[in-house]
Amino acid sequence: MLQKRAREIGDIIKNSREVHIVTHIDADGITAGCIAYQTLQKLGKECSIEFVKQLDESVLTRLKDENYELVWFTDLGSNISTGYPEINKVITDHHTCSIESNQRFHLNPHLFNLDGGFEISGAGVTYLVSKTIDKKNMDLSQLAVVGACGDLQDRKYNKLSGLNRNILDDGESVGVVKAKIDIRYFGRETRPVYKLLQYASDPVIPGLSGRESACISFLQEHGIKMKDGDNWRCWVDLSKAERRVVISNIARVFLSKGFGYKTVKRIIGEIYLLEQEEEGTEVHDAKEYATLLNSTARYGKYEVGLRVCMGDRGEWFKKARNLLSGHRANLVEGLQFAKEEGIERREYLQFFHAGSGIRDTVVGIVTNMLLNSEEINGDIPLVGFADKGNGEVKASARATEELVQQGLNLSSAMKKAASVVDGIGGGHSIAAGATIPKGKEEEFLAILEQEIKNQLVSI
Ligand SMILES: [Mn+2]
Repeated sequence: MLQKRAREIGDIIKNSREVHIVTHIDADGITAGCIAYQTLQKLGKECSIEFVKQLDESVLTRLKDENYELVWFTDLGSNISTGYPEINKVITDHHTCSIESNQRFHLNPHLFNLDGGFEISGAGVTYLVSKTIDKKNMDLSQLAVVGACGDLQDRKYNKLSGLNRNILDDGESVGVVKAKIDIRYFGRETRPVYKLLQYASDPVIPGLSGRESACISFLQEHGIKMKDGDNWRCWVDLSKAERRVVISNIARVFLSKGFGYKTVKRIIGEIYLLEQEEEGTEVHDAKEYATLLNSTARYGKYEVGLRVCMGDRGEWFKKARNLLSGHRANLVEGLQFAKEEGIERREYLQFFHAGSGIRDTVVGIVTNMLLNSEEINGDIPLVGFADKGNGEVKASARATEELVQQGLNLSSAMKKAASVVDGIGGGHSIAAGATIPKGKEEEFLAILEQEIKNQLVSI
């Protein structure tokens, strides 16, 4: 069924002469847009691409006026599938949508009883269409793997699952991706080992995460050399035996603090290597690649991320790396800022308001980092607010897997609360966002809290 829809959409695309791509500004959006772009280029179509934060009235009105022969929405668009008949469109998206939005030009896993939260990403559904157009596009599966990792789709089972698995198989069969079991913490290839521990956030290591000196003494205590000559050793520089020592001792830390087997299991999982990339660079590991992309588009440098996805490893890649180091500094600052502002705890949610202290494009990441940090209890969802600067406020909500298993659905709760205050919202069960008018935060929080309470108590 889903395959048939992918083919139908492929046919619409093949029958068009000129296609304009509209995609989302995150790693999944960039990879999705790039898969669409490369597919069209290979077909010899006239094509253009743009990146948007969300599909609001102004974007849609402009698209209507620009009168494209066909607009291909990737990693967004599901919420307009039944509207805007003036825009001739195809949509490959994975954000939650209702069965009423089922249209012949609309591909979304939720229409086929699959969960777009972890079974396939925006880049993944776009890839499925690309593959029906030409089997040679199977090399683009590597970008779909990066997109899925960017949307944290490997989190639920510590590896990619669902349709993502088939996409991974495609990548392995043409030799562009390889799955490996290793430590799941970020920065295996590009961060000194003590930094990898210091920034470990999923799960947070009690007594080590966030504490540089503790991480250094932990490694020294277990006989791990941190430097090789003048160079810091990264995780991939460690021998098998050294890795085993570190992992088993991290596990010991968790167990000694009363954490169970389930938490310990999260340390290890599948990681995805892009076989054609150089080891030790940000584009060799899918998770690091996704972070690199996130740090380009979030600062408005869409072209940089796109060029890197298109294969540039020269000037554009260098620009992307510079943006990444700026992004890291911003996150550290943002995290500090949010902590100083203080988190207000209510019965069913907790929140902070950063005002203009944190960019609206990174407040979601900061919220997620904060929820996973030692300072706060993740037993209820966390909402972060940041001003967008045009009389609007961005709200980002994050929760834990445990809460989702108890029935929490942030996507529907945020959607409902936003709509009551004339805003828009949606996303995934575990992570959702909304844009609301400034000044409506109190009202929004009250409705959101009620929604969350209903979800968690009703079962
Ligand atoms: Mn996505």
